[in-house]
Amino acid sequence: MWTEEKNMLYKKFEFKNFSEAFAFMTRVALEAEKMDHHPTWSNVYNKVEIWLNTHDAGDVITEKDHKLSKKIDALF
Ligand code: H2B
Repeated sequence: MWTEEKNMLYKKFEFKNFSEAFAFMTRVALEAEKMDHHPTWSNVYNKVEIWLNTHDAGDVITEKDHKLSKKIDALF
């Protein structure tokens, strides 16, 4: 479930191993590039944390972030 904290949408994803986590990140990266909307994220082994907001709008959550969050869920 995405949560809202400090003007960001946040969600943590967990995988079997690093390879699965990184494959997911690759899928998200390609989609983000297509949308020209990019995640702030971190990866430690099998875990990926993602924060979304819109810098161009002053670092707040916009419709673009909600749209990307849904795409990310579909790629999980
Ligand atoms: N990603 C996110 N998350 N927020 C933005 O405001 C944003 C972006 N702006 N990716 C885009 C790129 C913009 O800076 C470029 C110039 O298109």
